[in-house]
Amino acid sequence: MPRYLLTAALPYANGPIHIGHLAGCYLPADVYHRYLKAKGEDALLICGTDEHGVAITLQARKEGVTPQELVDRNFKVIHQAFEGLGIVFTHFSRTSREIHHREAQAFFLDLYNKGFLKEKTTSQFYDPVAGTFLADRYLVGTCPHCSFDGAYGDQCEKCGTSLSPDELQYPRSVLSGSVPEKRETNNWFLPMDEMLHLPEFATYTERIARWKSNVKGQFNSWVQQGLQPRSMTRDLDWGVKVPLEGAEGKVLYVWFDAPIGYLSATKEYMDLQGNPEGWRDYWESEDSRLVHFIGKDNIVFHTLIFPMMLAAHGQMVLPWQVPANEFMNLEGRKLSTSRGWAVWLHEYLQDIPGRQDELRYTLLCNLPETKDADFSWQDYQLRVNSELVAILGNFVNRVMVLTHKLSDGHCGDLPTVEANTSHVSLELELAGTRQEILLAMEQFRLREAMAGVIHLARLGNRYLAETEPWKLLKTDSEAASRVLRLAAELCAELCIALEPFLPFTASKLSHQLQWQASAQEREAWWNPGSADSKGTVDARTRYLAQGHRLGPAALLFVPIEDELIQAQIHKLSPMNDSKLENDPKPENKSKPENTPKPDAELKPEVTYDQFAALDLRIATILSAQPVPGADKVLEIKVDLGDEQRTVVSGIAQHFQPEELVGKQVLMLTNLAPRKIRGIVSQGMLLMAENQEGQLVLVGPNGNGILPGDRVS
Ligand code: B3M
Ligand code: ZN
Repeated sequence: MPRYLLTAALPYANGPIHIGHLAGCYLPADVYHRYLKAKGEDALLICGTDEHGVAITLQARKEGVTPQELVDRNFKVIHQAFEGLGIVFTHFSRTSREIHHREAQAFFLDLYNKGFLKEKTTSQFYDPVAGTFLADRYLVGTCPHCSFDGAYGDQCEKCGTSLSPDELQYPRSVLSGSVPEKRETNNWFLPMDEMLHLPEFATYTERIARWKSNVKGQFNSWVQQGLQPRSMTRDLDWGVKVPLEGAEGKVLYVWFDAPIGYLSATKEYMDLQGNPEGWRDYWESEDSRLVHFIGKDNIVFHTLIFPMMLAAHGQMVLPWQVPANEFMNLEGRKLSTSRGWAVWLHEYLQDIPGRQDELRYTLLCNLPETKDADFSWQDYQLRVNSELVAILGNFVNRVMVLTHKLSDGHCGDLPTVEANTSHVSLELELAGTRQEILLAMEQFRLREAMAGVIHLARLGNRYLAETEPWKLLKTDSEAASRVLRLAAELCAELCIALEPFLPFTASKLSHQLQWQASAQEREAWWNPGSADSKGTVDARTRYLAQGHRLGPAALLFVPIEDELIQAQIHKLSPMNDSKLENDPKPENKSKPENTPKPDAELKPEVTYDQFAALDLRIATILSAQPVPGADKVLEIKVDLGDEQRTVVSGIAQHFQPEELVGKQVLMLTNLAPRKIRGIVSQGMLLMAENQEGQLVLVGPNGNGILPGDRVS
């Protein structure tokens, strides 16, 4: 019998979880894990926070806290939010724990001793102002693939391409904004080009043929591009120390240590279980199936780099499946945490308490399994009201209420085969739908499986509409009782089918029915092998005992009101709020493309003298940094040729500070100085606003124009 080792990407502890993370991997991982458990499989779901890397140190710097303070806080927020949504891990750990440092170092040493990590001196970008090497996200520049000016030294977040620092055009330091120089340093490289030919790895690559096309595609394109040795260490002080002499001041590359987190968390869990060798059953046994749930930006690390590390280590299983998802957009736009364009899980749980399954359902219906998908609040409302309330909730409620009316909640006899044809066709259709659900689950098509479960309830409604038990109540109570008994059996079946997807609803339903599925009943339902034997009326409809009494009826779902949706839409970042924080909130932004621009009308005319009184010049942005405690403004230093000035600008939600550095921009220099957030702002940067309400810099950027040049 196979054993499953499921992992969900370790979320960076640099901020809370949003719906993009959930749809990308956490919800699918939880659903799949619950499904395997229901099937009676041996399965672990391992996760934890990723607490190293520049993503952490940069955020800590931005918030003015230590990296440790940052990760301590976010570990709690993330862990609690997952629990709040019913995302249950077998074990949830952290990469800052001692066991992880020990394991990651041992893994590194093992590869080093086997000759897989080669020391090389290379010249790396160095910030002479900050006095430090610029690893990964400390370096920004223009992406050579999509021209996005804000790509990091290791990855462009716009197009998802993984980069090396030398590929970046116009590199600059995030720390000081300065143009970096090159300095020599030693690092340890994984010879990915050679490792491709390791025998273990070659067998593994054959598996990829049956993986999802997005995953296969990325894997193949990497291999075809030709692999290069990749540095597995960094000149940084936050992280797992490189366990070698002469490596002081160096740590493991975060993408080397983080996936080892799956292993160290498994070991930690087994230690806690009092079974310290138990991890071997999942990591070293041939029967083990390692499944990585991830988002598309993590594909290369989970299909190439980590498997190579595992192959080099030896005796370790390599991924059996990597069902990576694409991205989830929000209201038609890409999620952007820096611009506040996100729905945060912990806020959702607070704002809309008791509605966990409503969010799980909407996300599951829209999972970006094959292409990017969209979450919108209107869709959420529609799905809750017209599917959860009108189909699922309504079916269950009718069965409950009618059974109470007929027999004070007592279940009657099952219909016999001859009783009528409706129930026979219901049985057949239920069995067919169940088969579709099982097949979809096996193939990681969770979205389809979710739809299948709702279809079960839809079939139930159709059965009630055909048999009309509310009429039979008055004319033929025996017949009514048989219909309702069969419908109650379907409610019990729904309990089983819903559990992996909507566990809160399944448990509410179970409570209403005053019935709980046994492990055997669940296993029988979820096992494809047993499907045929359960396809007949007698074998299927046996969940509730004769005369079983249902509990009191209660609504499973209540409709979502417009006000709630409006409030959530309103809460999304004020994209138009380009000025300062006391500006009014923007209007409903649910359909940005249809919203007329607020200031389409021209302003009243001015005289030439009024215009001439404005001193407009080109300024070059020297540095930009967040202002502590104010999430909308940036403190920006500009060069005006003869002088440098400070401007406080309400554009923090439109630009990353680092993407501004070096840019030329139009500036009104003779605006009366004004104190904003305790800083004197000496002028105003002028920008254009596009159709989406985003600000765009207006400046010559070259063309022989120098800082201080006049615009008239
Ligand atoms: N923390 C990246 C991310 O959150 C990274 C995943 C690690 S999985 C080993 O996208
Ligand atoms: Zn790019």
